[in-house]
Amino acid sequence: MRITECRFERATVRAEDEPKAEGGDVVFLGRSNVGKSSLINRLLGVERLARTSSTPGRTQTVNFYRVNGRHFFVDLPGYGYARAPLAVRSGWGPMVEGFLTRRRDAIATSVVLVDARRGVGELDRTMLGWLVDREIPVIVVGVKADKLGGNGRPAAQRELRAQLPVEEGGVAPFLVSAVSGLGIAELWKQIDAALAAHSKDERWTSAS
Ligand SMILES: Nc1nc2c(ncn2[C@@H]2O[C@H](COP(=O)(O)OP(=O)(O)O)[C@@H](O)[C@H]2O)c(=O)[nH]1
Ligand SMILES: [Mg+2]
Repeated sequence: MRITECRFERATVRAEDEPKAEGGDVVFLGRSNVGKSSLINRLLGVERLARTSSTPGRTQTVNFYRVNGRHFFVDLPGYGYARAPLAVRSGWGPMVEGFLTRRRDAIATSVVLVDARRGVGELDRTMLGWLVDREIPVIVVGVKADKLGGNGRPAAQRELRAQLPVEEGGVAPFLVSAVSGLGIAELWKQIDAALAAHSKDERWTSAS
């Protein structure tokens, strides 16, 4: 997709405030601080559209970015930040599960970020389980690949692929970096393919 226009649409806490889905959503999920906001900025080619932070646990809202008029890129609250207040930690599950359930038919694909150096954690697996249960397509990317040496990258990618065998037709995990741009063209290719498939999906076309 060539980006002609993108802007921050709104940040929501309640379902009633979410914008109506139009041309298919792309949702970003991963631990706090894994690099969701940075990856969105890199994909959209805008330096500070999504607010990034070196302090984890900050994004507790669902942030919608409108892309080319009709798509939403959605930056969801991160998980796994142990020092977040209890109310925030216990509110996360219902908030994200509720979002995925309500919006399931509108989601063209999810992008699940795991740190390329740490691999897939328990919370990532829980997250992936929710997505599979709802039949939401998943693209797993190993992020911050620039932090790995040239030798470390193939090994990290192999490790991710061993941890997450993909089903027929699924996308094998691959590495990306919001800093160096590694893997960004590949990620766009996968997002474009998911958006194209979604636009033909009956579940969606009959609902809208
Ligand atoms: N080296 C490196 N640092 C990154 C990358 N992506 C994000 N970061 C850093 O990781 C921290 C968290 O990033 P952020 O996008 O706010 O994470 P979020 O909480 O998942 O939205 C920030 O300090 C970023 O600068 C990357 O690809 N490479
Ligand atoms: Mg963020």
